[in-house]
Amino acid sequence: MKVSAVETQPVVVQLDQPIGSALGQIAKFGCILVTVRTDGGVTGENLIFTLNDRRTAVLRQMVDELADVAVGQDAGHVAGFWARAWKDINFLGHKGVPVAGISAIDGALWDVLGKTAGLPLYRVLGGAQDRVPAYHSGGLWLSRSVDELVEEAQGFVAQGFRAMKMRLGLPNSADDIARVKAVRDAIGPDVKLMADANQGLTEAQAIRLGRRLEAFGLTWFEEPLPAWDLDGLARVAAALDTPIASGETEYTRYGFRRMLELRSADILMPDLQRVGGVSEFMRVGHMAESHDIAVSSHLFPETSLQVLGALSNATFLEYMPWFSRLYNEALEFRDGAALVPERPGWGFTFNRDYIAHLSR
Ligand code: SMN
Ligand code: MG
Repeated sequence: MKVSAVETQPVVVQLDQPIGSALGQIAKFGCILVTVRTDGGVTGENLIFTLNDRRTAVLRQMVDELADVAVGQDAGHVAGFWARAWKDINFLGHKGVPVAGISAIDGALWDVLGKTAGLPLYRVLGGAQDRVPAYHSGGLWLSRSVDELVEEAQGFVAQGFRAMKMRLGLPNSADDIARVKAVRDAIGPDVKLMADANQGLTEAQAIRLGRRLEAFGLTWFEEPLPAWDLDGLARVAAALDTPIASGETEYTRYGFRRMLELRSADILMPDLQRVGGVSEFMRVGHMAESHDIAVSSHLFPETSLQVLGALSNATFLEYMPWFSRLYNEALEFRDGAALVPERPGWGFTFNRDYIAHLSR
């Protein structure tokens, strides 16, 4: 079965209410929906996006420009596609938009493979577990007041979540600490709490803040430093008892290999769009396993779930509801864990009727 076409469709997904993080305000997303068609009639789908619909056209163009690496080739040779595309992007660079382009097509090819086999991807990829602990990441933003944080955190517990992530990065670290304390007091000691600084701190600030947060039993302290400072991150990780999670802004096996060599983080959290798709997420996952390091996922819960289901060193799935309405199927949770669908491929298909009503 050969790839016959790679199609892209831009859509804008609006948030009901803008959210604040150390990355800035987020009001909407510019998504590129990718469809890989084959001469056997099986299609694969995938999604990549930009924050605030900025430079979305560049992302789309990248996928369109990589189509010729896939079209006419065996749809089941995903590793072959990846290797050819890697060579092809050499001149543009092995990070950023070119890698997002590879990720987009790679994921759609894996979806084709799963649907062709009649198996969910986690089984095609080897199968480790059919449920993955999930944490709610769709709240506890910097833009919320302390009262709103408490209400939101209690709401997540009431919905059945056993873990959640809040954001750090206010100008005064005493405010960050007070907010962590308020959330911890609201959810009690048994619900897991993560905190994400979104690269907003210096090494000294991260160590100082991290020490003051040790008392709150965080499951992890995420991205304290700018993504490029892997040496500094290793020093932060060594200085703190709280595990450091990082990697959402890292690219490919080469970036993660460096993180593992340096012991930059205790938990790696590849992002399907930046890491290089399913193929590269699996390589990073196995590489992490060989260092006894756990992997989590970043955004894309519907698709990341199948990958985490295939890795025995998978820890938490990040549940972010942003794109859930784009799919026909809904994520299912039981006892705080996301259930890996047994439907073929991703097990999630685009809701074309809903998508037709979104702006572009
Ligand atoms: C995050 C990523 C992208 C946009 C907003 C927030 C955050 C996360 O780093 O880990 O969810
Ligand atoms: Mg993060």
